[in-house]
Amino acid sequence: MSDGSARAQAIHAGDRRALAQALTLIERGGPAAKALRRSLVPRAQTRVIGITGAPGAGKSTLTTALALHIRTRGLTIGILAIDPSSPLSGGAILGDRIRMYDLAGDSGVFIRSMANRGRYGGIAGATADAIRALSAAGYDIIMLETVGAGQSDVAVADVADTVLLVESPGMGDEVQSIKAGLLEVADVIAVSKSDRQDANATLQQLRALVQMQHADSDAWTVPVCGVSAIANTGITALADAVLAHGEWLAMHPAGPRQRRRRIVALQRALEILLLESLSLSPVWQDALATLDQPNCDIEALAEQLLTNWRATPQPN
Ligand SMILES: Nc1nc2c(ncn2[C@@H]2O[C@H](COP(=O)(O)OP(=O)(O)O)[C@@H](O)[C@H]2O)c(=O)[nH]1
Ligand SMILES: [Mg+2]
Repeated sequence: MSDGSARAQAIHAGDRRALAQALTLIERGGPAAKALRRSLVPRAQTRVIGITGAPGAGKSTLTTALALHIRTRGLTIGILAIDPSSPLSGGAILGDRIRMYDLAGDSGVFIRSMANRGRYGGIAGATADAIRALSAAGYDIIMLETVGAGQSDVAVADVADTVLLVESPGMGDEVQSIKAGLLEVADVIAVSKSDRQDANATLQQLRALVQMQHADSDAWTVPVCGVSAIANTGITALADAVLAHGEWLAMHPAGPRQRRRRIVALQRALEILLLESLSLSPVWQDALATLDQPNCDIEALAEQLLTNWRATPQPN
């Protein structure tokens, strides 16, 4: 099964082993990953939920609780944890190990941890391709948990249909996500650890913030839900909110946010393709050769590279 289309066929047929191997291939990148991407047919009905928020906010624990709940509604789930430290962090992928085992034994759930080291940085290529593979494999819902620090968390909006922001209570006067620019990309907000006393203040604060931000009456109103994964409260309402956003999207496919996401996704796809073909071109090797020269002007080199590339006959 060295050929991309044979592998894709197995994935489409629901072969978990083929899917796992494909994800490893995707993570490695290169021509084989590219061939596979072309053969995979994602399903239109797949919903991608991006789960973001600061480290320790409770994302992993909530992802597990939410997944367990969504399974009771008969939907299948693929979980991708974007973990920059290790491509396979084994049992430590999700916060609550015991409950994770409940998920791990379920044939309607596929869990995978992926290193966030796209060849050209960011959440880009590998994650988008992994989502494509899980969708092709037939998972109804894909949950994408980011690590909670930096660019990949805002970039999650490029690949997710619904962005779920997890904010934990009592992190001081300021809501952590404002600084990180995460509030703007959130479609649903969960205040985690609502078993704690200080959760209510955070809930009120976020509701007030959201009201100020979204004055537009026919836009989606961002729900702010109090949840406790440990006490198992608020999970049903959160699942309702997340799934309702998916339905809302289906009815408003041409909204300004969706359009922005599609533009960004197109830019990202182009970036990957352009850099990929550029790096395979001889002009790239020429540029690399001059890169180490003293006083090398990178900007000028990039422009020269592009000029040379345009002058090169393109293979199909
Ligand atoms: N009290 C309380 N603690 C929680 C809850 N959910 C998660 N935690 C704790 O918060 C910490 C971080 O959780 P984790 O899910 O790993 O956060 P992540 O870094 O955002 O993925 C862990 O020690 C969890 O046990 C909750 O509902 N209530
Ligand atoms: Mg986590």
